[in-house]
Amino acid sequence: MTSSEDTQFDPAVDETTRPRVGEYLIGSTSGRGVRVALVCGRFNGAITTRLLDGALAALHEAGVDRNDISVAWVPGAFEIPLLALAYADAERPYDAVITLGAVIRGDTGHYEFVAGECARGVQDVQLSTRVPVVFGVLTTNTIDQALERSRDDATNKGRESAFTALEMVSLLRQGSLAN
Ligand code: INI
Repeated sequence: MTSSEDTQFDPAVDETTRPRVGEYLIGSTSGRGVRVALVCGRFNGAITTRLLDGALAALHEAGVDRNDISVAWVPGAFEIPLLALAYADAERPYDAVITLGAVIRGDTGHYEFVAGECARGVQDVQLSTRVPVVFGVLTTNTIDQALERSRDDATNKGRESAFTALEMVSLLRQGSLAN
């Protein structure tokens, strides 16, 4: 989810801050040469397919080569972290992993467990591997909210997740962070 209009980042901050520090890093969303894996939950698959479509469109727009994209479906959000780890610590690790799921409270007695463990697992994977793992998992109260966040427009959560992944890859390749 992006910031609301009231709280969003003002790009003018870049120019006022850069002269005041020794290093100032800004991530780009260029996808050339970036390898990306997507892990998608099949549970609520009509929603996650919309997220996947949004993510793939954004990756293609950003210049990611289709041969540099791998997609895997898992049964549900609870299984997402394990596949994310498999991609992130593979012999030839992906540069970023995008996780896509839909956990809808109305349908789910164990919503807190599924959503919470998925989020915790995703964060664990990125912190333990240093590979960006983006949380593109919708956690909503209703199906309508999930449909709203997977619309075919700029607010599609899969699309936002794709650009977040590319920005994080770019940051980690810059300046004092590059290895
Ligand atoms: N998985 C989801 O991705 N979304 C849900 O809303 C959901 N509900 O409602 O339970 C869900 N459950 C399945 C879960 O992710 C696992 O696949 C299952 O528990 C087996 O480990």
